[in-house]
Amino acid sequence: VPDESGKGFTDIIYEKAVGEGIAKITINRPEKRNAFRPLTIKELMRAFADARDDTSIGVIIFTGKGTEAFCSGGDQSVRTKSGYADPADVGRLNVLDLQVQIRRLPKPVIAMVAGYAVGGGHILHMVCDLTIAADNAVFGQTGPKVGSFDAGYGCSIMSRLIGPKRAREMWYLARFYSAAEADKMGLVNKVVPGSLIDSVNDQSRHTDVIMFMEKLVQLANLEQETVQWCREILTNSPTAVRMCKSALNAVDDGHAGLQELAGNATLLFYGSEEGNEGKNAYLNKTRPNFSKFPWLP
Ligand code: 2NE
Repeated sequence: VPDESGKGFTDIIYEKAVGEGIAKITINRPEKRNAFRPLTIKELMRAFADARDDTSIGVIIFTGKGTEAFCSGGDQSVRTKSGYADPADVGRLNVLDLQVQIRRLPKPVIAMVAGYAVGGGHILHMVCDLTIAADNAVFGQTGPKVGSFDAGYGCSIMSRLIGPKRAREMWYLARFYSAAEADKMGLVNKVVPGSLIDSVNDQSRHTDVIMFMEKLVQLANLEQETVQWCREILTNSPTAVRMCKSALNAVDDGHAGLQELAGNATLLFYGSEEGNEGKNAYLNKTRPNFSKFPWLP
């Protein structure tokens, strides 16, 4: 169901499956292949923040409206000298903030990709924890063709995912890769069969209406598989999943990754008797008695 906090969004759709533990955030600019402008990113960041804060939510699905694209990156029609700009706004690259937000969000984020995940949209799927793709999905970096690049996560995470040689290929050549190729390269976790790609290629067999219906059914298959993955994750320990996510990031994120992992240690300490001894003594204006706690070997 649409969430109350979704009111006022224009570029995205924000929904929660009440009682399921799943939030779904959809870029809603299909006429632009779900390219993002600064407003899109601001709305995405609000929705991700809400999903993070909502303790009933355990997994977030991130997707694009329709079957043509997950996201085609920055909206080139609003690109300026200083980044991307909404009317009367300064240029910015606020998608970099969204990448960090997804990395630091202590709940799994699943990219559900139908159609193109290219340019900055490809990086968005890479920073997600998992990617589930329809068989019509297409992956690639277009920056070198349109005068752009992402030398941050766009390179470092890709290199870890598919290896330095393949990452160089992807960035230097700016080719597109099919879902099957992406699967082989380790860019995605699962390709959901359902032949979105066949129905697109074999248009002569179908009327427009039948094709439309088929696409809807196939999109439902993709979503069913993604929700199944969410449900499996939701049967597990929230703290264990949180710790694993920050630990997996820490190896790549340097000081920022350590800071996140360390924050989780503080969080666990706050739940301990020892941690509460200090807080309670402070509130009661007494001396804390830490002598009852061992100095562990
Ligand atoms: C995505 C792709 C391959 C789809 O091709 P196709 O043939 O399916 O669709 P078409 O006709 O190209 O696109 C449909 C409409 O969407 C617009 C198009 O201009 C077209 O509009 P109309 O002609 O119908 O009015 N559209 C699609 N993508 C757009 C975009 N990114 N910005 C503005 N309008 C867009 C094909 O459309 C494509 O190659 N798109 C461009 C992909 C791209 O180069 N993205 C930017 C990469 S740079 C980046 O994202 C970035 C970064 O590198 C670093 C920091 C921040 C951002």
